[in-house]
Amino acid sequence: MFAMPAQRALISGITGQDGSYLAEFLLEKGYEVHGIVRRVAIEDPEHRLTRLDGIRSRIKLHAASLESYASIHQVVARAEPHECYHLAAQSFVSYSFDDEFSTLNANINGTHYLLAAVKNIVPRCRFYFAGSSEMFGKAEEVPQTERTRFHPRSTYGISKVAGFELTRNYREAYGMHASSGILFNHESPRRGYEFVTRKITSGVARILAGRSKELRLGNLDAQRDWGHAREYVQGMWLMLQQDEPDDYVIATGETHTVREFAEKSFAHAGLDYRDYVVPDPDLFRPAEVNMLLGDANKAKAKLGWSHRIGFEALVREMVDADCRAAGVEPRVHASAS
Ligand code: G4F
Repeated sequence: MFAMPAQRALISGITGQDGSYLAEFLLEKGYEVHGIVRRVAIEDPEHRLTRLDGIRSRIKLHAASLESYASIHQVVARAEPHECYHLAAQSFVSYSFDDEFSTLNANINGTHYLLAAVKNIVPRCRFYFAGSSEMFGKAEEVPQTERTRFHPRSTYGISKVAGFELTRNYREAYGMHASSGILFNHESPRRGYEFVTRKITSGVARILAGRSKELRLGNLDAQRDWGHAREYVQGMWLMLQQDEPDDYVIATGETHTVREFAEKSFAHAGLDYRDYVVPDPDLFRPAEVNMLLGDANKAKAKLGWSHRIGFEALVREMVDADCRAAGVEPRVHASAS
């Protein structure tokens, strides 16, 4: 009996929240997992590869820059993937207002280079593009579906619309199995500290540990459809297992304000958010996405995907993890979760 050769997957953005969960998920499924990382990450693994700690010895990392077609071409040629997940991006919306040019360059060219390399070297490789609910922006309908018109409100959102259209064009023009996930906000204890959920849960932990007295936040009234990243990466994989490529919304179908996220997080630690949260006008964005709410019925019907982890469980998991990391016992303080 011959063993079936392993399916090879290539992930850009493997060091991030989604990339690390996806790599673990694919390893469990028996894939040979390759990742694209910046050279600095390989030179400074203690700081930049922490999310991959548990799986470092089981994955192959390739140094490349999304700003260089030559380096991307080389990695694709070396890895010869059967599936390629393009997750890497400048993904912090606020930063895209500070440096519009680098956000557009990295996000649009990076997507184009990877699509082109896959088409030229492994045209039968299945391709996933990480689209975003930020593409809906000033959304024209509620909830948002795959048919809702895009109205991005930042260069980040614009770059994602461009990536989405490039992916669709490679599908239509070259017959590639290229799909986009339109993922609504997804969080976890691995979320970067700059995003509002992690900023809040790590802020709660710092306050409990006595290292901070307040938490400065911007628009508390913004509403987001927040799910758990570990579940969302399964949606990505399911998209590439379909006979036909297509685009799918991945969301929970529930929306909550930033204020509610803060209220629940502090309450889980036995604190009242109103005693600590300080509104800071400098943290408001020049153009805000006020409300996002996704309709994932297509993903449910065609992929069999739906979320299980709800808003409150997500908040609790994130607060607990940050409290543990800060050396405070979260449950001791919990009274109102
Ligand atoms: O956590 P955020 O920075 O995420 P945002 O802008 O919704 O984008 C995230 O989700 C997208 C999917 O829809 C991804 F494509 C994107 O890459 C990223 O992962 O902000 C959420 C909301 C915003 O309305 C923001 O104005 O929270 C509001 N907010 C209020 N105070 C704040 C803060 N956001 C941040 N980051 N920091 C604050 O102090």
